[in-house]
Amino acid sequence: MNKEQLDLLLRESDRFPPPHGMRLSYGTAGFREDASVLLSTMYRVGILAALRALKTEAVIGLMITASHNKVSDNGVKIADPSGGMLTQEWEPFANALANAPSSRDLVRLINEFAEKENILLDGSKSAQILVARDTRPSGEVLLDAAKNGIGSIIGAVAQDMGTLTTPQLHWMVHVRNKGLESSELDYFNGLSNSFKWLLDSNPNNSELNDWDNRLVVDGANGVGGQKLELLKEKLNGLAIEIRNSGKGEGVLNERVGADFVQKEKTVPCSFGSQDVGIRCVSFDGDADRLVYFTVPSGSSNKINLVDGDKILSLFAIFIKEQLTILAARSKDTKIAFEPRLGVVQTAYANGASTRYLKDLGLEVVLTPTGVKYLHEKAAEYDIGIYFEANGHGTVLFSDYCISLLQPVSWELSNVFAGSETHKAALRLLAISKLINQAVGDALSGLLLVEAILRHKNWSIHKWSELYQDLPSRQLKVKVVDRTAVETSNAETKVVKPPGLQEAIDLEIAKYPQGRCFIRPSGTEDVIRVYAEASTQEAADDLATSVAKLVDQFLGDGSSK
Ligand code: G16
Repeated sequence: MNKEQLDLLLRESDRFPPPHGMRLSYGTAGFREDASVLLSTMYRVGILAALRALKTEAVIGLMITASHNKVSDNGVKIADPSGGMLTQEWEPFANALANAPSSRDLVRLINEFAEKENILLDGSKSAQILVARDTRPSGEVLLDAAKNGIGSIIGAVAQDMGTLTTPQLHWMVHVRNKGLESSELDYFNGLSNSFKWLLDSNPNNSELNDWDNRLVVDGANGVGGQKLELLKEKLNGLAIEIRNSGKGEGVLNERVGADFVQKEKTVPCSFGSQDVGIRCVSFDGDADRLVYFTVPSGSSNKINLVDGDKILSLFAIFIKEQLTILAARSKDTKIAFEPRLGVVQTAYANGASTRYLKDLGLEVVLTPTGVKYLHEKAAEYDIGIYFEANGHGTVLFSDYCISLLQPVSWELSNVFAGSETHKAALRLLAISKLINQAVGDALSGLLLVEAILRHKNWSIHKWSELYQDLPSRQLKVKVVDRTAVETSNAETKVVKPPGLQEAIDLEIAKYPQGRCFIRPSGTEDVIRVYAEASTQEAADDLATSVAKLVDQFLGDGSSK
């Protein structure tokens, strides 16, 4: 590191002292804490992003969001050159940077790491970082701190993309590094054109005049509703009404949004009896998740949830159907088109969904919670579909698969243009353009669900009845130190503290079809408990008794 760089870092980092007595960790999806303690973290993650851009010689993203967390929290995550999450190899360095006690320690760490990674800190190279934030009030000042961090590395430049959904920023990084157009307008045009293409490739289109195109969307009082307002102008074939759009009085994620709807299975604010029978959708605070639901008739405030597992199942059925059409024809063509299709879930996936997917003949694998794990696994397939039950997921297509789907491949193999085979290839190609290839995206996920339901002429009720969810319950337990819990086997077994898994097993054995696991949250200071059983009462009891066990082993006595 040259003297100019050293002086700049020391001078700037003195302005952002770290909070006392806190240990920050790059968790499931970046750093997340109460916004009031995050200035120094933002500054240091700005430095991290600049180093990553210098190392990879590519555009990097920095997103300020705490996604589904309460409005007083905020957070930051990095998008790697592919548009996916920061490589896990850099997470220990991210943790060390965030926790360096003084400016001198910080500069020493940067110097050592730069030397180890062969990153030249002499201003001879330039680096570009796209930065954006969600609509949290704390976002503006935190973004300034992050820009300061980027500006503390000579040659690094921040490009402020303004207020975006998290998936929009990831998408922009992804396409920018492919040398393609990456403005917000390009994003909206890409979504609306491929949606139209998919609808037009529906052989039954003309018979669907009665199809119910009404849709009511809960924007979680966040950025997703605002962006959908813009996208909506470009869409034909859907009558979208947006509530909790962030323009009114409502508070971000407070009794609204995908996390609330999925965990509480309760009607979000501003929804109610007027919505009985209509397809409803909830986004989370930064629009990287979506879940569907319906409001049943009657006076209860409960909903019928159509969660990430059912979205995954719908996508899997449709994609498998297209592949079956292609496989039937590929025998007579020069192309052996047999892409490997895989499905990735976590332990939170309802047991009934996993059974259903396996019965369809699909290969299903489990990973730990967090899209960074699911995405990596799904990328091993030619077509990899991944979803968390909470509504976070997407469909990945390998470059090989996309090259086979290009019209030129079909023309070369004598497939008749306009035939069902040809259309099946075009449908898959349209899906690969519609669905975000960088990360789970509520806007593109919504359009793909809508296009498939319309193709199949299915109501949300028909979709919901694909299989019957096993009753489940999720609880969280406040503990003194969540890192005291360690798990293995995709978070299905506790390995630390000793004796806890055995005690959980004894509880599970009391309930028919009982399944239960615990894991430390990566976004809040709690241990999460998930339980499933043959009745709701049994699932509730199992979750409650395991929460008590967690409390006994390591709690502070306040489970919720
Ligand atoms: C983030 C990750 C998700 C993950 C969730 C779990 O969600 O992106 O993949 O499912 O955290 O949170 P926890 O570890 O607290 O259970 P988001 O939508 O907040 O970014």
